[in-house]
Amino acid sequence: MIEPARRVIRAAERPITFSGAGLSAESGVPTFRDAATAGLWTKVDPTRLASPEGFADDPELVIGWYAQRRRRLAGLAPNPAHHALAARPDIAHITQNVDDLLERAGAERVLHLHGTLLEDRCHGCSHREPISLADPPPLRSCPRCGAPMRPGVVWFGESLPTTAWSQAETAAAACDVMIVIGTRAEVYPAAGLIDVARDAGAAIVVVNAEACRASDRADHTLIGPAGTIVPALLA
Ligand code: BV8
Repeated sequence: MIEPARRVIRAAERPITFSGAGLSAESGVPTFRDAATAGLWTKVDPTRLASPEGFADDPELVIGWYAQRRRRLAGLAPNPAHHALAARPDIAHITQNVDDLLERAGAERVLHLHGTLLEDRCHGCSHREPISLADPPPLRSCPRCGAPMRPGVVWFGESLPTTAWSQAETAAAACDVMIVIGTRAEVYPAAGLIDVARDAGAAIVVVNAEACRASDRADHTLIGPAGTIVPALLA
């Protein structure tokens, strides 16, 4: 199953990747769906916490949830899929993930559509600050305007960062192969990039632990762990 997909990727002139939580799962980062069963967040609904409404309802709970995720991420490491992607400087990596494992593996061209855990931003103005994953900040006010600071991620109902989004759209429309790694492709507008690539004539290669919406639109679907399949695909 892997050989035809490998050939398509080898022949590609403008390959890109589009990834979700499944890329980082083998590093120990729980996916959003696992969150409900991982025991880490069983008492909370991630889609509720990852929203301005959830933050307004209980800012302490939301900041505590992110602090727990940040401290966990501090102790994790890239897996073989991150390293295989980082070893391809010719490939642009569009990701929904908010971790820095691709960068820690050495990847330089990473577009974070949903922001990053590595910084806080003000909920009221444009002020941003890097934070320590190992020692994340508590709920606090913006030093510039006094509004609450919150993680530099995109919450449900919030718009995506304009630069990253426009660069991702351009890359998806120009690519000839899109490798879709570890995403259910249910969160929009990010998941729409698969259709942008497909409509532009690109071949879609899906790597996922289970069949999902992305595989419905794929030319090649490889079911299994990204940490094993991605290095084999790019070898
Ligand atoms: C927007 C950052 C509009 C935060 C995330 C009602 C009101 C408002 C908006 C909406 C609405 N209804 C719908 C919407 C749109 C909404 C949306 O799509 N909702 C979904 C639930 C239907 N989208 C938004 O709100 C977006 N913004 O629309 O703004 C707007 C426009 C103009 C002006 C103002 C507003 C913003 C969405 C971004 C949300 N933020 N993350 C944080 O992390 O805390 S999304 C979050 O969930 C992740 O980032 C990720 O994107 C998503 C989870 O998806 P996946 O990554 O796919 O993860 P999942 O667990 O689902 O799947 C993992 C897959 O990997 C699985 O298939 C699994 O089998 C596989 N896997 C597991 N292990 C492995 C593996 N595969 C391979 N190997 C393994 N080892």
